[in-house]
Amino acid sequence: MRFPTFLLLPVALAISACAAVPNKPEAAAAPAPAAAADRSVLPLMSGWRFHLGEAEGAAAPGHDDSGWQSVRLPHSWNHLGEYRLSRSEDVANVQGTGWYRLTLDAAALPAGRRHFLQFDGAGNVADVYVNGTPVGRHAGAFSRFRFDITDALRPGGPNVIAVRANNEKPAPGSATEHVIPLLGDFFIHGGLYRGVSIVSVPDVHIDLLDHGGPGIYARTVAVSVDEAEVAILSRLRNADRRSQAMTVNAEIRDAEGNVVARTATPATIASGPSEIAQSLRIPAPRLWNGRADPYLYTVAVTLSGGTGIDRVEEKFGVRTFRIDPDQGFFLNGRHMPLHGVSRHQDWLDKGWALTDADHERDMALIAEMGANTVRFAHYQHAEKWFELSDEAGMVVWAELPFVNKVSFGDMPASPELVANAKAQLVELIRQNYNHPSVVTWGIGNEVDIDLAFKRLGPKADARPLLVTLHDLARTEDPGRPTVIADCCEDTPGDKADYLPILSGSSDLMGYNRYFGWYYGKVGDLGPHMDALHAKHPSIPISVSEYGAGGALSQHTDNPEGGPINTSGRPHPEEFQSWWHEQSWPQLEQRRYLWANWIWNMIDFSSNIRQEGDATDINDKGLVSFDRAVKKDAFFYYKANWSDEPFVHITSRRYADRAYPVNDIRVYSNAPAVTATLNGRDLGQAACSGGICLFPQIAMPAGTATVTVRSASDPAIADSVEWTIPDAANGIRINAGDLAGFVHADGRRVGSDHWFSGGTAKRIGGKTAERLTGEADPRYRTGYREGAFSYAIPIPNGRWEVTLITLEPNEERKVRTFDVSAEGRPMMTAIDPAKLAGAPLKAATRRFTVEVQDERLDLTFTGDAVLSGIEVEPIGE
Ligand code: GCB
Repeated sequence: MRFPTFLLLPVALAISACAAVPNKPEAAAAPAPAAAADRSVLPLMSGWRFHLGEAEGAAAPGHDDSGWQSVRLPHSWNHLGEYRLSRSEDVANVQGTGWYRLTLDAAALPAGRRHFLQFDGAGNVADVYVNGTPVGRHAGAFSRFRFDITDALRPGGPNVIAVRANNEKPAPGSATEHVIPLLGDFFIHGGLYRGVSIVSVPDVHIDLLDHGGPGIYARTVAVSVDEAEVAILSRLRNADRRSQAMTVNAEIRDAEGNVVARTATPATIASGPSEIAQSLRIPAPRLWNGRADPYLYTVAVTLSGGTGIDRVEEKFGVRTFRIDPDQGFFLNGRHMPLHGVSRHQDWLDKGWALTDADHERDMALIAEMGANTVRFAHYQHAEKWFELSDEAGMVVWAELPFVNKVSFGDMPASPELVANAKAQLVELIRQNYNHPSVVTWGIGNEVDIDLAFKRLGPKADARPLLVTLHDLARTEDPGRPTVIADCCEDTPGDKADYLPILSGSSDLMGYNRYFGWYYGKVGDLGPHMDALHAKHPSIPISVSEYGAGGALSQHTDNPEGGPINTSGRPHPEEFQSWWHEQSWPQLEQRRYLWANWIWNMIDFSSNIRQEGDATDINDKGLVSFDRAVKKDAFFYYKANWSDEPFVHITSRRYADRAYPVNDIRVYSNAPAVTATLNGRDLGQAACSGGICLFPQIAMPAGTATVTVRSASDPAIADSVEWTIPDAANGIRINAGDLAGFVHADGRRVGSDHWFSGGTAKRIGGKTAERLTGEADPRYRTGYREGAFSYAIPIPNGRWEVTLITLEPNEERKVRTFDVSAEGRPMMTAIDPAKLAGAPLKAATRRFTVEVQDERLDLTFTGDAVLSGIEVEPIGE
């Protein structure tokens, strides 16, 4: 499949129950639909009883739940993810069944109406009973669903709603076997984690059984400066056996509440479901224009007649967009490069049970950073989150939770799974159709990764299902293109011969790429995207994920000093920032990328992870899991994306410094900044790409107070305090390692620094456990290899230098190298295995040296291997 430039084009509107009367704005002939509607919503947020686990007979009205826990919604029995190196007792990661019961007085409901029980989301499969009668099952943890419970309610007395929720881990034979997602780097939380309510409407009403959708669907058909043509499709339902003569009044109001367009259509509504199409014209429309002007209208459809009045109101925006394979994204005809983040919906200690205020906090963070787009990873987010995106002007990638695999093992997707994926897609689209922020429907994320890693057979190919979902999405919503997030096409590793190419199974593509993290070199990202663009010239492509881990309590003196252990520890905060500093400029300059999304805005829970300083957390967020701390990388993007003036000193949490000489690295959107150290003027540094640098500042021992100010507005300032070691006590370097440590006697060892050349490597796995030798064990795993040199800033005088070396190859490799200091040969023909008596064993060599220019130069020639350097005052 090949798609030309994607253009949002008017498409003829669907079925119409009866002809619409075109509106004449000036005539205002239709009756004003101001009368109170007979629709009411009863929120059911409190009074629930909860039991974790199976509970026999719990659906029966008389079941004794007095021993159950009292809970309020939103509620989930899960929360996981901790900033600890091991899992604590507090973790709530049970996957299985939870029961909820609520006793409701039917008197709280209006008489003579139809009553629909509405769930805004339930994790993951929900069986719902009213007074013991099963009223329905819903499979899928993210979408809204409703059941008509009118006939199951007992008008006079107490009514018992019982819900059995199940979030078993998907596996053959489990309740979730055919429910997407089957896998993912995130945890499916259990329970009624969004709202529950009862919606009561007259017999003839705007349909509440339309896949959880609002029942009214508005679409901009054509826009000019003078006028916007808006098509409104209303789905109606008559629960009575007789037809009813009704009037369908549609109107659009501006943000001040003035009616700007109105039409009224008389219609005879037959029993059962029906549809009506209407068309409205907004004169001189004000466009929804992203973050610059996220202007919203309200569309209101009122159905009135013999059975009463029903009304639905939806926010709506008038906008057009197009996406070009070479030029990227255009909103309302204007080029708008999209830069933003992905967001998961969980929160430390709360799991998925978020309040509106929690959602608002997340949107405020994203807006503060200056993003203009959000990818809703990897599933349908809360209605509130869509609303916030509309209001903030974020351009949205909304997503179906089809993640990582289509089936268990080598099989094609089961018919049940296909049906579930289709059902969840229809829910996603109908429920969110009216949000102007949404520009694309994501139909899959890395659905090829299981296949790629496990080399499964051709049947596990996800493409047939992707094509089905693409077609369905285009039928449901011809106005929005589909997109897939791919994991693997042409990434390093020999997968090409068996990996299906997903590009072309959707209108647009997103590529999740982790160069310099999971594979390859960070600098390969841009060229790799160029190659994909050249290979798929007619597909608009984006980077749907790029990111690196960052732990707030782990630090490095030099992010290039050692290999990163991506799925382990440490994940120095400085590495994350450095990685983003390398990645963003490559993406920014490639106009053909229609969007770039950082993975991820916020740390999130994933029970497959033990990394950085956390357990059950993916630490690629720019903000901590509790939203309390913005990592340095957040400010790197704020400096590049936001106009709100600020300065931010990086590495502020690396307060207890290993070295007496440090960079002062600042992120700011000011053209230049000034700095002082303990009140001493350090001058001015220009900022480029958001980075302002005062390199290699020698700091006096003790407390260093660093203050940085915007050169253009000194009131915009930031300040940090670090503790600096005494330069007279020497310097110790953990060669080849991103982390430093502290000796038992309190001497600090910094991470690898002041080197040039060579390659940093690490001994891992079982081999690491067998390392021995005279040096501190923490020197042994990382090493620098090859020919390299060090230029170590140190006071003048005589120093004793200790070199720590270890042969990392088990099978002893014959190698020798020479070392010179200050240009003079110090050691020749060192063979580390011979020196230690065996490979994998550390040995040390010492010499003294006189430093005269405040810099110790060490040169390693030949096939050197070095684990550490200690430069100590003579006599210690
Ligand atoms: C991906 C996945 C996402 C993971 C992320 C990671 O490509 O789409 O779900 O969380 O990588 O951090 O590895």
